[in-house]
Amino acid sequence: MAGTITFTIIKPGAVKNEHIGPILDKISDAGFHIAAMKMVQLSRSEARSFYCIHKDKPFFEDLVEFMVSGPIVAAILQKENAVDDFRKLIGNTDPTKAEPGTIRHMFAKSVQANAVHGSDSDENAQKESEYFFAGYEKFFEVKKTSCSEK
Ligand code: RTP
Ligand code: MG
Repeated sequence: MAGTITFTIIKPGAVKNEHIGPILDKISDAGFHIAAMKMVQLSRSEARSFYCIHKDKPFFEDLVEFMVSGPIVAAILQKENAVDDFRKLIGNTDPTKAEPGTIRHMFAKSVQANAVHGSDSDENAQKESEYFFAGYEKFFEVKKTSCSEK
């Protein structure tokens, strides 16, 4: 496989506000290959388990309600250094602190409705990707070798 992977979600607010296209443009322009993608509606139990690490935080219940408030777009993105480069592309969790040009600076409405999720480690990128996508739904770019077909 060429490069590494990260996992992203375009969150309900950004989907509702018709930001899917502009966000995917930013992702493509930054050199990520979209290896898998689908639009789905999370159940409460799926949203709770996805953000389980935050289960004791005061914002957890509000976050779950937000994540089930409409459809999301889930995707696996492939690139060298995918996890770190994607975190740079999306910017700070709080859009008021995100650099101009980052996805959250451009499309987030608040800390909670912050447009996109990005995996925080290679291990979580793998886990999150496997949770959302079966093998037949993934289309990784494969590194070319001198023996590859033209
Ligand atoms: P994500 O997991 O969605 O990529 O976001 P992140 O790493 O930048 O931030 P994280 O600390 O993992 O928080 C997960 C999501 O919880 C919501 N949040 N709300 N109200 C609050 O103070 C607060 N803090 C975090 C955000 O939607 C954040 O993306
Ligand atoms: Mg996080």
